[in-house]
Amino acid sequence: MGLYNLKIKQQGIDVTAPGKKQFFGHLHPLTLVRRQVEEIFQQMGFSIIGGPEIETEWYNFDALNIPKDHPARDMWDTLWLKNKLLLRTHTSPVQIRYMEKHQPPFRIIAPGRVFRHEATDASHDVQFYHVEGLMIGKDISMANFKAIAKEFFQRFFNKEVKIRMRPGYFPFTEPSFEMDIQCLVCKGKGCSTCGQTGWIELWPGGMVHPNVFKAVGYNPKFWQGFAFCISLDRLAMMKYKINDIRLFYSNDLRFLEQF
Ligand code: 2NM
Repeated sequence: MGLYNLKIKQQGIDVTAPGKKQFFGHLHPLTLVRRQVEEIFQQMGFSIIGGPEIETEWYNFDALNIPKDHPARDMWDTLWLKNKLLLRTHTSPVQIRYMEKHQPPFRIIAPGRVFRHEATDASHDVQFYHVEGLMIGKDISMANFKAIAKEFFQRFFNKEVKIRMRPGYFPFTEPSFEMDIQCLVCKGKGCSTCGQTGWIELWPGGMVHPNVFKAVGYNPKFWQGFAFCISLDRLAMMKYKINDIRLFYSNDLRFLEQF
């Protein structure tokens, strides 16, 4: 009989002794928010799609009506790789690839990591997460987009959220707009999260440009729809009242253990 068994025989087992405490890990706040966003869009009939993080100029720029040497390319500070490959600056290429292989009508979202070559500060980092959406049909309009947006915010923040829309510019949408929500941190009074304006620019979008439809082989006379882009990081910052985007990527356990 081994020493261990002998000890048990002599002392018995105290079945009332407390068990060893298990330490559980935490899901990253961006994972929590991504799952919630995906669930809300799935409830509204959207499919979730993915694609490569390394892209070609065609999928990241040309197919999106961003011509070569056009100043609009400077809107995206691109990280270039060898052989004219690049790290995607948005997840729109995922949607271009989807459109090449599928016929409308459909509604999809493309969540994923995107990359920018830029100086970091409290609201910018070299990597962050987009959730881009696309809804195409015979008569999909801005009114549909407004309804989807309002419903999304209501479900995500679990309360009525004030929104406003302003005209914007993107090469791949026409007309383009910026949708703002009233800052949930200061309720519109003005604070550091909203840059003292009371509003957070959260949701750029617009009606897909006919040239984008042509690039994927759709007839723009038959199809129309809206596209939009949400920054997952910004949503998470609003939801958890986080004031520095870099906290998401610094792997500081004191931050991560709060979720
Ligand atoms: C944005 C803003 C607005 C967008 C456009 C498309 C596509 F593929 F349909 F052309 N996907 N996502 C889009 C629309 C992206 O990011 C600032």
